[in-house]
Amino acid sequence: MKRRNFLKNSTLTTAGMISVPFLASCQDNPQQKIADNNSSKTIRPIAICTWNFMNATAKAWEVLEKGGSSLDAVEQGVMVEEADLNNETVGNGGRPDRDGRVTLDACIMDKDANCGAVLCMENIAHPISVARKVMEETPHVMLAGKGAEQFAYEQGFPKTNLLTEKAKKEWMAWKKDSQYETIINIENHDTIGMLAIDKDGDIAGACTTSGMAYKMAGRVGDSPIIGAGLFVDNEVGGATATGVGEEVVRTVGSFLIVELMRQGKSPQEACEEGVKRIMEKNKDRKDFQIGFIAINKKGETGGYCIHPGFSYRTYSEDGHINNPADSFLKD
Ligand code: SD4
Repeated sequence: MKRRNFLKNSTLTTAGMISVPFLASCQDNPQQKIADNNSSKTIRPIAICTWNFMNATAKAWEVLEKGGSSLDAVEQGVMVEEADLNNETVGNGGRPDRDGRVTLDACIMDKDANCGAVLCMENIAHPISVARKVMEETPHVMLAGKGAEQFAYEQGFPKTNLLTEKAKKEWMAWKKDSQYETIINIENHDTIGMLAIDKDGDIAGACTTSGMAYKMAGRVGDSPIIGAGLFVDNEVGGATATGVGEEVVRTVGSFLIVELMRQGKSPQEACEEGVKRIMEKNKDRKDFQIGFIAINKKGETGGYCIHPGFSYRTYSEDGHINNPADSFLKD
């Protein structure tokens, strides 16, 4: 199945073309081997993201293939979606809140558990890069609202109007009824969470979104909350989430999944358990979608969701693959 998808989707013609640089570099440098339960396994660089973001994973892979860090890979990977005006749930072109303001949330986490986040920030097209600056240039983890925006200007980020004509028209049409309902896999679709392993075997992650369409002013979801929308422990693995953030926050979903992997679960089993925990708290509610993805230190991946329709993309020496995720509910 994976092989077939690879042949269909890969931008390169053979797996060999992708794997050669890594095999060569691994042979050159014995430090590029990691111990795995006393057996020595070659490090498996990989980028993985929520949904079918082909260009974003391709960008991350380009960074990894050149020997770049997982931190650079996830930042540059998700920036592709932040810049894409057709993606109405991330960055520039994102849907506004109910007052017509586009407010962005993002966070990033590195191999040493350093992290940075921006919450409810306006007028800056690349919140993930501001989150990285928060991590690298300040003693803090999170900056919110005007403070985050001001910090971004001080760091040299340009002011950008993020509300496109299309998003504005849709918002004005929505205002006629003002119904706060998200359509599964459509209006809560497209947040990008990305995880990567680099040639040193180090894991980093990033998550960025404009949040739920037509949310209340000031609303922040799971995506910029370390532990909820994203968590990385370089000893174990990483996880990230998409969907209705309130429910992810209630279970501290990404942290939970990494801890489940620490206890021995595979990424797939851990994602399934994460969704089950959420559904246990929502026995009578089926009108929302959540998708989790996870990766462990060996480069194994998993993904699981509530409703069918969620998929995640992987790019490794096995190819560039869209993986439809299994779901807790079957419709
Ligand atoms: C949020 N989790 O703000 C985000 C929304 C999302 O795909 O994931 N959309 O709750």
